[in-house]
Amino acid sequence: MMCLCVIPALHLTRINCKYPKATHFHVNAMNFYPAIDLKDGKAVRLLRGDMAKATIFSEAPMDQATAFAEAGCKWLHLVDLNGAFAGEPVNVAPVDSIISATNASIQLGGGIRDMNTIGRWLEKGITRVILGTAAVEKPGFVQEAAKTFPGQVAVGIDARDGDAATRGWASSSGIKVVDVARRYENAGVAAIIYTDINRDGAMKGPNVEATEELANAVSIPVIASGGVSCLKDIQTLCQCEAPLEGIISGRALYDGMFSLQEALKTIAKFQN
Ligand code: AMZ
Repeated sequence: MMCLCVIPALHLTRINCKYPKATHFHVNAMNFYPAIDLKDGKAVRLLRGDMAKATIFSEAPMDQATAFAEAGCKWLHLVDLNGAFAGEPVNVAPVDSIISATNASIQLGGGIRDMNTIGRWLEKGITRVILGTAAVEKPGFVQEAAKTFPGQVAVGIDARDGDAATRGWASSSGIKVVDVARRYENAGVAAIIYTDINRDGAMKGPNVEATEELANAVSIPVIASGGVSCLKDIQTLCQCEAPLEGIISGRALYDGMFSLQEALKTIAKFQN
């Protein structure tokens, strides 16, 4: 089917689109989110979410955050991994120190499951909270949270074989990613962060097709996460037929596959 498709600003042409909902021109304003995942107070990267397969990249996450901010990123993506398993915040001190050390906007997920916890993080200076498990298990609460804190609640959908995973990715909900996402259409959530678990930390490229499918199924901005391993992957996501809001990258940055400046420059080529 031929449609006016979502395309990067530098490529305003009609192209074939397999997703009929993408019927508007989209001027890409894409953000880049360097990831800092916190385990036992340290910055780590996991392989496919497995806590037993953690590589420690920094004993001082605050220094890592400062380095990213100094390199020019506007956003940081933080995950309290212990919190995601525990169902409540665990790495509070390192997050607090990152908040006070940097002016970058911060999105934070992991163990945020009630309104008080959301309120506390936002009061401390977190820009946007990410609700993953709650988005699957407590949709009413997430909708209420998005209303209470407009623009400050993101939904994290972590997909394993097309289904949303929860509780540190240890459980599978059996609910399709798109079905979780559609619950939040018009709920006022700031973004959906889509992570493909099988790609996460694997350095084999993102799941572009699934990301596009999701971004075309809902009008909520989608942030792509999991598997970004080189600048070409960033370029591919910038050029994808979907209104992506951002890209999260962790291991590739830590492994030196590209620098943060190179990532930002690559994205900038596709902006107005
Ligand atoms: O790597 C993992 N095992 C993992 C991870 N990165 N488990 C959860 N998370 C992240 C999600 C989301 O950002 O990608 O934690 C957040 C969701 O936490 P919760 O507690 O709301 O499900």
